[in-house]
Amino acid sequence: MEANIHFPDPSKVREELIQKYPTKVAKKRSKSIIVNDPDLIPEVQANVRTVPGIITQRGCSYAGCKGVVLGPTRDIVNIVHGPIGCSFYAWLTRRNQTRPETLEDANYIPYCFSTDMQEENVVFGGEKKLKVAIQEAYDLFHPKSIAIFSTCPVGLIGDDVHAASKEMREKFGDCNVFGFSCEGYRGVSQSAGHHIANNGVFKHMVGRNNTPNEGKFKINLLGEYNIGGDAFEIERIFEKVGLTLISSFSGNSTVGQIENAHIADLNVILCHRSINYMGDMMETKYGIPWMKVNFVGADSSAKSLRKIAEYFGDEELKARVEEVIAEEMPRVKAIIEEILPRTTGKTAMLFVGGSRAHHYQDLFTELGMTTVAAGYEFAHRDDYEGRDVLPKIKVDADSKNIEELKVVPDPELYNPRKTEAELAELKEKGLEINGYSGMMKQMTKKSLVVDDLSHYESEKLIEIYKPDIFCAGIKEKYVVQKMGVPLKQLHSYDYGGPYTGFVGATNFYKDIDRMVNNPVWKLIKAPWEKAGNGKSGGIEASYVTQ
Ligand code: CFM
Repeated sequence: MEANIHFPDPSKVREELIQKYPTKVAKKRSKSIIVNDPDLIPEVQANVRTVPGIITQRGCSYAGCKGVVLGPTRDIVNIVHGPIGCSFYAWLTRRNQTRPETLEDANYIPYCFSTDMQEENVVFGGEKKLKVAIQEAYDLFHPKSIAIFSTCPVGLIGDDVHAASKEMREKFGDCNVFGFSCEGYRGVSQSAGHHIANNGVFKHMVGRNNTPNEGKFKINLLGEYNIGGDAFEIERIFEKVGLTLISSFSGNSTVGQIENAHIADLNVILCHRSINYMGDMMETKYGIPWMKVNFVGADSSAKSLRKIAEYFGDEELKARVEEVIAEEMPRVKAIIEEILPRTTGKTAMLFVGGSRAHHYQDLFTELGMTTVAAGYEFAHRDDYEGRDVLPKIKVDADSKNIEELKVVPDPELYNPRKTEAELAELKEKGLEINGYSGMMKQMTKKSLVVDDLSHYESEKLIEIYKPDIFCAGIKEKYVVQKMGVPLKQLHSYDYGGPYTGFVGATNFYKDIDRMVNNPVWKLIKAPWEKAGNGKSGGIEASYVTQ
């Protein structure tokens, strides 16, 4: 599909983006800046180290492990072993919400636990201090579980968080203490931390609780972290449809639910990047297939529900899904029809994380808008090109750094939920099991795909394309807005959300309508756009001209 809007020549844009770089850097960056062709799916360089000196959007491995995957589980005490600075972002900045069932239920999300390492601990070792911290957390809260997260100095000085955790676990007897070697430098981005977190959760949590559940259609929701209440809306829909949510990884979740996850009959994956390892490992060990879904977008939500119903193959469930869609859609349609004339034909750019740059394109499509350029901060080639590319991905030294768990079928709990013949039949019906076709297949021809976008490149893209909206995070927000382009934060959602499901879609339509049609952006002139000192254009610092 070719978009119905005018694109600048994307090959020229690509040249312009790398023009200023030294030759070696230009060569490297050019492999990550790709003109899309959904039919051919060109190769994108991804998940490689950022060139030092380039201002990247990326975070670190500790952020991916502690903040992203484990952070949203409410009744686990997450202790950051490191200097206090690493804990700044450990305290609610991601807007992951949670809803304990009663006021008495444990909820440690509002707390921030750190060992507050000092120079003395870096020189003489921090294990002693860590054990004191674990003991203190245990005495104060008596939690079901305590997890330890290693920051950079911990790996550098060689503190053994696993040994300390084991010692304390055995000492307590009624508290599952385990550690993560997720030092910030472990990989090229937070993506390494996701993998480390998946391994730890799989090893230390999943499979510990065998409580049966009578639900007819038991599923786990993987890769949904309840930012701005997203998981609440999905839970509402699941309940309405009659699906039993056993566990969520990890928005609005509890330790007990995750420990019980292996009893589900299907894993649905929203954010492929952060949790696909878990889907694969649970399939091998317990025989639970996984399926990629997307609850961002009203049409995508309807499609995902239909896919789930098809998987279970139950006529009653299928009928109920249709009823729910028929109930939910009129409200969505009424709102989008009113907004559509104001948003149609506008353009968006999305540079976010490892999955939202893809998922949110569905909402923009529903708004009649075109995504002219998009990219992930830290995703891998399979998130761009689809999982078919997996065998071709070169495993480099940085990836080898992360443990690949050797998973085998569980002698007692392995139970393939579908036979080979049933899986083949589902595939026949167009249902992709254990598959993901990535972002590029869905993007228009000649749109631009940029991995690990640099700050410089983002400014250039805005200058060239003048998009109606730019989607990224807080680090980009005010620079972009000073250029006269509204920025929607797709990490924290600014103050908005939920954006998933049917209610979420309408929230998003309204928020984007307000942003792209606000006349204030047209009134902004960046300082360098104003005439001054006999010249117009060009950046002029005021202390030079005055
Ligand atoms: Fe998955 Fe996420 Fe994302 Fe992500 Fe993230 Fe996030 Fe994200 Mo920020 S898990 S990859 S590491 S969807 S915190 S909830 S918004 S970068 S696109």
